[in-house]
Amino acid sequence: MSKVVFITGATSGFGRATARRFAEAGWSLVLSGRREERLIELQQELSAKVPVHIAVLDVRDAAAVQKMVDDLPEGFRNIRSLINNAGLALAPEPAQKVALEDWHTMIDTNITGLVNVTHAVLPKLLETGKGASIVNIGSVAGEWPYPGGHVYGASKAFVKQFSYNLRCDLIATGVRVTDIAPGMAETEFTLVRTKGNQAASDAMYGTTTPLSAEDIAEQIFYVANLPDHININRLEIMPSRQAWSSFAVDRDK
Ligand code: NDP
Ligand code: 8X3
Repeated sequence: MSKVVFITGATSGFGRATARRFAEAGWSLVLSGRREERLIELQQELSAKVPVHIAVLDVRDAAAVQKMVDDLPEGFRNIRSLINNAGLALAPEPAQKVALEDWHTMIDTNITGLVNVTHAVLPKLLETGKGASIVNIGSVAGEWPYPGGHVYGASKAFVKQFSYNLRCDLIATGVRVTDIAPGMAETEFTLVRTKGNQAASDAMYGTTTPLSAEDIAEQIFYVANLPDHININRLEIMPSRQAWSSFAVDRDK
């Protein structure tokens, strides 16, 4: 029986590239996201290679998440890897200019959504036991502060600490947990963050060499396919052309 990977946010960016990477290796795919037409396209693309189950899912809806997991068809229930990838940043402006709704959306998606999916899928991973894995997509923003990071960075700090704490509880179960923390990667991320500003997205990536979705998919695949006795706790990845900067100092004008 082929291994099953469950990917959230498979309609774009890292999630879609990860679906393709696992399909190449013969894994069965459970793909979810809110945009049904994209899920159908991906299913059409990949189902010639491997079994693909798609489900329209908003990770913020705990009941819908549980129902989707309960309703998984035969052949997709023995989940070996959960890739908690669905997430977003909103409002690159300073905290004092951001609508409360945007903060709530990030918390509801990046924290509550990730917790909803983990709670629903965990029993299946425990049944798989040895070799199972949870790969949570955090961010460099969860470790390093920057202007405009406010709730986004804080939500990814949650992802890191939740991943570490899960490790503590799951130590004897065979289920491994990793926080993958990418830096700048060209996906629809900036388009979403700027609410559809294509010029801002092009400016963000066009004059440097960002990571690609495929770069991160390769790391996700690597982590989930290590020998059973190895757990990478956290993997932080930046493009070579990205690094930290100096402290900000407010000076007299
Ligand atoms: P994309 O915007 O390209 O993809 C985000 C994915 O998340 C989409 O498939 C989207 O699907 C899904 N998603 C968003 N909200 C929800 C929701 N409520 N329910 C279900 N799915 C949802 O961005 P990336 O691929 O870059 O982002 C993937 C992850 O990587 C995110 O967690 C992001 O924070 C993180 N990340 C991104 C970095 C980057 O520079 N690109 C760097 C570090 C981390 P749909 O809209 O169809 O629901
Ligand atoms: C996204 C990476 O550098 O925009 O998580 O915060 S960054």
